[in-house]
Amino acid sequence: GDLRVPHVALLPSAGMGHLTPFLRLAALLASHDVSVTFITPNPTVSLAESQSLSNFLMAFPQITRKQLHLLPLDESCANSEDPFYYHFELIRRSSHLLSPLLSSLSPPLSAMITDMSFTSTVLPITDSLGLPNYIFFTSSAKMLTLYVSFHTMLGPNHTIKDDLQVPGLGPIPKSRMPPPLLQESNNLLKTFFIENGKKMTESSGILVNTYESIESETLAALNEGKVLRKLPSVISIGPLAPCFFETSQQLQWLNNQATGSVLYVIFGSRTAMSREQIRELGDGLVRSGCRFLWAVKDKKVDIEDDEKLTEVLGEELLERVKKNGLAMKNWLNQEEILSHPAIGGFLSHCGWNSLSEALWNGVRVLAWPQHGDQKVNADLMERIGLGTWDKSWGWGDRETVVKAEDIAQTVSEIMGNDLLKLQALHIRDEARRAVGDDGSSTKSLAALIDTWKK
Ligand code: BUP
Repeated sequence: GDLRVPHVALLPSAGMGHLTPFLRLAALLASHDVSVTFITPNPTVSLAESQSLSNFLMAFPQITRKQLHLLPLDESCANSEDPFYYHFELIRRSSHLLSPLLSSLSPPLSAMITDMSFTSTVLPITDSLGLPNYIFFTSSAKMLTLYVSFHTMLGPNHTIKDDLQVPGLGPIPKSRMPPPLLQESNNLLKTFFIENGKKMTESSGILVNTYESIESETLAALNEGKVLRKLPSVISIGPLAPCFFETSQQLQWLNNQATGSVLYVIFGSRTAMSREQIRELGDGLVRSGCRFLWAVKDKKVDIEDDEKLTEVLGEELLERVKKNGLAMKNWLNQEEILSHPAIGGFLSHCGWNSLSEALWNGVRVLAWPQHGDQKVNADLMERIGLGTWDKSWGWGDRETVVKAEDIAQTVSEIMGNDLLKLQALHIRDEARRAVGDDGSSTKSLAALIDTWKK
């Protein structure tokens, strides 16, 4: 008989790290003739999100946008924590508006795909509408093992005593877990982990932006019930290919650099280092003798990041920086930069999207995790042979300052490591195979879409 065109609604969470993979997934589904409704919580936290969204929607007119208007901010619970986590909470509190929105869509939905941070909020809603609900986990499968296990590891006073051990997999030591999870008191991140982690078992499936050849053991452990006995299938659909929809900003400086000579330095969209660490890093980059392109970030949220480079770096350092590299404060399309032939290395916080863009482009990584899932990701990155991680650098938080000499030495080592360069290219080929014709991720996604057609 006639197969119907599936109609799927996507609900991303706050921050570029969540929005970007959702946009890529939306584009991918659209290319498989799935009709897509993209629900956008409004307002967004950052300017980057709202700009990225509007560029995307212009480039993909076939994708329908529905706005979820967030309830006004309640001053009494104004946040002292991360503004992005707080926004998760805001979206959660506005979620009762979802039910009428979803049921008004035409044609009726075949399925919904929700960001992991809304698992516990959205599942009851989609359940009451009789709608299959898939959770999109926007980090690594390794991190997923912690996400679904965390609530089972809690001891008295909600503390964690042990490392996470899964038979057949390397442990996740406590020291690599997101620091707020180890606090005795509850905080937004910890509450999200517990509540959403518990509910993951009730979803129709879990999509992960990863692929077989880098996380086969972890994916097998998840799907064989070794992590948690009752888990729906975990479906690897990555690495999600970047979709260019932004007007490209050609950097003349980069075009003038020798092939593979430039280290790209950037720590994600929501990490601000201390002023002292920023200057130490700048000094280290200059002393390494390598060329570098450095995105300097002084505040967590881009709208507040208005201090001039001269003030952040100081005039003297800025002059030295200009001789060897390019420092800037504006938002550039990271994926586009990583694909530039002049880029030969990436000093990264190891946000999962950054890593997936690095392996997609075959760029060596020097890890410097800053918070959240980044140590777990950095470990995985090092194991697959994409780069190196100096664990003594810690979390890049405000307590320890990594000195310029250390940075200079480590940077020049990685830029001179030809073995890593070759390995990175091999990883790139495998990554592209996974999503090519007959690739493991392509097949999994096609099978999933087929179930929506019935
Ligand atoms: Br900053 C920056 N340009 O200047 P991650 C980021 N990005 O294109 P995060 C730019 O934002 P979470 C810039 O390519 C990536 O797709 C980048 O995501 C893009 O880290 C995304 O790497 C950033 O996952 O989010 O922002 O720390 O904590 O959720 O992982």
